[in-house]
Amino acid sequence: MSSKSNDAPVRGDAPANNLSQPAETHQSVEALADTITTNHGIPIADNQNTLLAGVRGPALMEDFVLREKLTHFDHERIPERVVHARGSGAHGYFELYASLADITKAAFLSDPAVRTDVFARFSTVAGSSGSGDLARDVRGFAVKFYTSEGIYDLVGNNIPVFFVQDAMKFPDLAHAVKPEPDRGFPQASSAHDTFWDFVSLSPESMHMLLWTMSDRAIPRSFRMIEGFGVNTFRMVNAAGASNFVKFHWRPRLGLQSVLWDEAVSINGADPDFHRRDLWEAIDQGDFPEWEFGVQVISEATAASLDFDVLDPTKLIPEELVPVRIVGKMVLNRNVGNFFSETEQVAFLPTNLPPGIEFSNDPLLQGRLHSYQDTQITRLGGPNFHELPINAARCPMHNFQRDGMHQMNVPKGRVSYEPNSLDQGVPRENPHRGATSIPEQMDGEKIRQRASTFADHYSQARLFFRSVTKPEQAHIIDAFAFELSKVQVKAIRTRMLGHLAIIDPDLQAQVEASLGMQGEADTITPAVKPRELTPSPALSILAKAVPTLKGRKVGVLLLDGFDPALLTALQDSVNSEKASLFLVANSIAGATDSSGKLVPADGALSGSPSVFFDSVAILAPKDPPKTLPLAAATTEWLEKAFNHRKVMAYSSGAKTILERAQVASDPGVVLLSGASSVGGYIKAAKHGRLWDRVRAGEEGADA
Ligand code: HDE
Repeated sequence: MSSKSNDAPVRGDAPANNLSQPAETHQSVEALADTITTNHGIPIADNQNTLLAGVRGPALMEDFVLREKLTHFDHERIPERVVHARGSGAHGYFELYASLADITKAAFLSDPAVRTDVFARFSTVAGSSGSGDLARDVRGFAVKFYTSEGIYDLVGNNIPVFFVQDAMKFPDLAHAVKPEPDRGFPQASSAHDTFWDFVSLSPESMHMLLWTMSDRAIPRSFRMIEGFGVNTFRMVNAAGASNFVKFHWRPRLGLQSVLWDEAVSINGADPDFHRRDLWEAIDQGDFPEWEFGVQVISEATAASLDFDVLDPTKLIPEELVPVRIVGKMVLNRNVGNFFSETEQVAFLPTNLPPGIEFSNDPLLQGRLHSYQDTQITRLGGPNFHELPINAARCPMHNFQRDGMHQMNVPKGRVSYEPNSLDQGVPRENPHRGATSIPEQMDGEKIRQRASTFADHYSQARLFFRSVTKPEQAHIIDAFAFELSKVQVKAIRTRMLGHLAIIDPDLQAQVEASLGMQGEADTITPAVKPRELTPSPALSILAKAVPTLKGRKVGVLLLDGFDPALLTALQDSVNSEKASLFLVANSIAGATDSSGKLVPADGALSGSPSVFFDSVAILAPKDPPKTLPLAAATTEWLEKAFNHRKVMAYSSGAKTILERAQVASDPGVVLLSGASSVGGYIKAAKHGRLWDRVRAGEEGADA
């Protein structure tokens, strides 16, 4: 907006006519370059006042400036995505480490010299676009590759399996988890009757439920989630040989989650926690990266598995079929406009370049219809592929024409093919074009689930038994929390019946938490669960690598702190590629021992310790007996301790820690001087102390 329009007179100041103003009529086109205009380019003289019939009179219909502005505003909103409405996106690139030409003829996967532009969008599923980031939910992990052979959309999740096996069940699943239709709540939560009613009547959901009740569903950051294609696809090489494939994304920063108690607090204190985290990391040049991997499964291997490779409620343990890491994605540019890019991006699982094909997974088959269809309503017509974020970055031409919001001007007399009037028009290309493998089809027309899809419990048990004790404890707590919100008791007893089949210990502990011992329904599974060899790769904690990279250390500064200690801390944290966030009683900052004011990044009231991966408190040598904001300080420390975080403190903070019931253990580190900072960093890199005994507890229960 030009400064001129900001300076425009306001109502009451305006002269009756503008004769005293310099005439604009003789201005050149250049002089109008910074003048605000209507959508049709008509220069606007006054962007503050409606055209009135007399200074205190009614508005005039002819005020096209006002009417256009209001009309456009009235239509600013488009329908939010029916699922995955809340999300954040960023631009970046994909690089191949080594050619995959033995498996696929897709050009972008064959030549390591090629760098492919990408746009990634991460999302939650159940909540509306304004819901909190920390909902217990699956995270969408959708990547658009702008390849030389057209768009490739890999529309996955951060959990490798899905709730249902057949697309026919998807609208019911989505209705069940969304706010209940009569009352309009709960928002962004599966902890309610309709969700648990539906899943408890759908045994195929059991495996995915174990994942959504696990820490995977409350990630610390989008930068710290894995991604999975979920559905099985095929890859076909230039010779026509085909294999099944499963897609994987591995975060370079490692996997990390928050605790449920933290998730609840973060949602209140910063509902944009994940969105902000991704934005800030990219903004600061700390670009998140994921490695891309494929599990390649021959027809023979697929036939040897004790489940069906077409069943999206099953994963293939990587101990059975290793993940071949073939490249990496780097997100290095934030969007310029959230609506134009993150909101208008349209992912279609049907967008596959030659060399990648669908499998007959019945869930995938339904998705092939749904995404294209939903975009027509959401983006207002069939030309959404012309929006800059969706447009292919390779030549694109065909004879599809017209429709709402056509933005191109396709030239020429010929808009059909074959034709003899214009020899220069594009033609089909049997050599380079997308084809399908000649798969034999000879089935009966039938509505029936394959019997090879019938084992609903073995992999649910596999997941529970593959994760560590603290992770199991969180799953138990999550089931207990969610089911305690279910009002209809019959739903709870039904769910307990399923848990009994998955793992008797899981069932017993959830039952005890609910006070419903002995009340589980007896459920007879269609196929009895098999004992599978645990897969440590499914655990977050079992494969955690000690690191502080990409993490945030919160430092609470009390007036009179030692600046040398802060500098030492800052240097060590920076050298780990982590960041320091300074918290003080007020946003103005805290004064160090020399009386110098050090500005804070956040005030204590707005920066709870749940925001940080590890915390430190720097107090003066002899703190005054009565501290300002003493209760808030105590709570900040107490919560960090109870959330099992590694903590550092200067000697002057000892009594404050005692008041906060922070016991001494290897995760509470005294900073006696600059040389002791290394010990703290070493401890902090290991993450939480799962065996920490908290105040009032007899032993660790994680
Ligand atoms: Fe989606 N899904 N889905 N889904 N899905 C949508 O498409 C649908 C499924 C996933 O950031 C919608 O553009 C059906 C599995 C992601 O824009 C819609 C079925 C997986 C996103 C739709 C599934 C996903 C969506 C809503 C069962 C993991 C967000 C708006 C047959 C592999 C993409 C839209 C973004 C979005 C339908 C199942 C992932 C309605 C019918 C399985 C990440 O078309």
